[in-house]
Amino acid sequence: MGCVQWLSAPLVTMLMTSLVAADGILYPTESESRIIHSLDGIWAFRLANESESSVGHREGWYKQELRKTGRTIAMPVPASYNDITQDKVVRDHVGVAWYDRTFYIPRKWNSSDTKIWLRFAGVHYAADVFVNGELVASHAGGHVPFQADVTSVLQYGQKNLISVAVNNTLTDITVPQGEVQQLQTDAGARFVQYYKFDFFNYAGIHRPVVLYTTPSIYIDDISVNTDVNDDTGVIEYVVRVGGDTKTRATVSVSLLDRDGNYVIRNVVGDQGNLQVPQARLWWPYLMNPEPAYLYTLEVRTSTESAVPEDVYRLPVGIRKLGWTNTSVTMNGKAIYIRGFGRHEDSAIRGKGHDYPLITRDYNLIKWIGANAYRTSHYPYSEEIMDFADREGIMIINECPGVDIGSYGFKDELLEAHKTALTRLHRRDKNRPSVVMWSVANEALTASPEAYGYFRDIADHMKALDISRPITMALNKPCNLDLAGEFMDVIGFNRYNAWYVNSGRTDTIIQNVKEEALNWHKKYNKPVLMTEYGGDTMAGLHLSPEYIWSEEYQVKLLSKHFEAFDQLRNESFFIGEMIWNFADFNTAQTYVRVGGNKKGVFTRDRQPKASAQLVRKRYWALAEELDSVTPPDDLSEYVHESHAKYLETGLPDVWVTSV
Ligand code: GCB
Repeated sequence: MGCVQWLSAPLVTMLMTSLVAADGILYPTESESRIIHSLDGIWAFRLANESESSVGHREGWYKQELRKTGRTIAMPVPASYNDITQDKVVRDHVGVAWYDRTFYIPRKWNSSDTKIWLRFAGVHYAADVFVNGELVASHAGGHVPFQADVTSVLQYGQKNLISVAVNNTLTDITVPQGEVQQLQTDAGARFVQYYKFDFFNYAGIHRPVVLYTTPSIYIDDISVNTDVNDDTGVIEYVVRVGGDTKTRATVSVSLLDRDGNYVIRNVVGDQGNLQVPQARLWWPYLMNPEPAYLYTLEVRTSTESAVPEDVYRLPVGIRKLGWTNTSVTMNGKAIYIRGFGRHEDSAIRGKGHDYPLITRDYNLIKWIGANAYRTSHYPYSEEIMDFADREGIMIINECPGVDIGSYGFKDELLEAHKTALTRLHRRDKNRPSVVMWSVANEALTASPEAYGYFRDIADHMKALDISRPITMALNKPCNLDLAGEFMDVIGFNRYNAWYVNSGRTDTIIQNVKEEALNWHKKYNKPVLMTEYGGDTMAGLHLSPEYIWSEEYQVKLLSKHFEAFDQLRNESFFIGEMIWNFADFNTAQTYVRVGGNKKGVFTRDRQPKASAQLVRKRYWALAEELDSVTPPDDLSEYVHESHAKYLETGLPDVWVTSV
């Protein structure tokens, strides 16, 4: 196997990002000044040769409909392309894949007062986008949106063609990292994408594609920060206007409550502070009887010219986030995180956006009584994040810096990693659900390079946002770690009784407690366990419990719960996150049976036995910490004497003696 010079000629365009403006990236919403036109649906699709990834660029496949330059197949957008067909060449493709479709736009959009934007919410990993044969956007980074002003390249009253080249190649300087190697097969040399991270490198147009209009002078970006003084909410805001800079625009803002009543009206100025007496605060799920209260910030622009006003409505949650060396607080109250690491992953769609799936996921999160999750290991779709804002689920928002491990091209990597953080922050800075930024997962933080690297990463994140604590999920031994010093909160991942001491659930309590204490002693920061768990084949039952069985997962989690309860007395321990919410797909390896099976839900979102256990614990925590009454279907009726045994334990006679 030899390493390919993958960054040479064919991919140069794919790695350019300069065509994508570094401006605002507000979520496209309709208003009286904005219309949205979806381009989702069935597109035409073709893989470029693995041996010459640039063939489509060289032969100009984007200059005419893809079907005219060769065979195409139907491909849904949004979706990953990998699991749509029966063909493993499509599933395992390395390099460039082409998509295209045609569309019409209304004639009335052709106006000097109107701008038309083409927005992709997420294409993995890199994309070149052409409209009517012209390159309009080139973007690298698979989990964040990008857009281009396409007003001048559209054909009004005629058919338009959009073509997208998607490249899934990961290298030393992509985030996440990967490596392409050449493998000698019976049919000759083939490319293989290797990566260390433990989820399938799904590719394609994963998230919605829209065209939307704005007036030619438009609201480009809005930033809000909130605070609470006594019972007055404070909303600090800054509005950036885009478009013709010679024309002066006046910005005015209003605030509406959840019922649509104006609380504050027409405050003029592109930045300022709104004071909201008796503010209704944004609280996490179960921490308050009315969680996730959202106001609407209504922003308007007007000009003295004929350009019509622009109107944008941003949901705003008023909350006060704080942290010390032992706690993270929400509106003055310490939070205790009970949740999961997750993935965007499901059968057929891969990492493609799917409303039924994400709605089901939030129903399960609420059913189980969780109040948080980490967007392991990359930014999730904006629609998923909207749910978190609306339901009060706290998010540790992770950038795609997963398994950073090769510092060979450190400067380039650092730049790409910083860019990933900048883009994540730009997209999610206004979300009340985001309570922490996670700058990386399981990086090689014991290597000497890690010290300077993560100092720079932390500085960068702090320069973007000082209103939220930063964390990362660490897994190197505490005494060797060089990165935790730069974090506000220490997250640690450890697989006691799974990768370490497999089968020995009797080693969990001591090890978890000791490790958490060591992290706190070393860094004097709040600590949470960001990952623990064990693979479990749904339906495999073995007694006494044995690894991979449902019984074993129940025991493993339960032993951790005991450790956590003891740690909670130590005051610095702020949360527990199971790995994983649901089973998910991974690269093919002999340690994975149809993917990673550490979910408490199966890949099709049905509960394993562990889900029932977790539900009991999370609701018990909510009862203890948030004074919530748990649902009455938590336990099934067993016998009238049952309540007694819950308190005193089972009679000895029921326990087999040894
Ligand atoms: C980890 C990783 C996660 C893996 C998990 C596992 O430490 O952070 O991405 O999926 O372990 O199951 O091995």
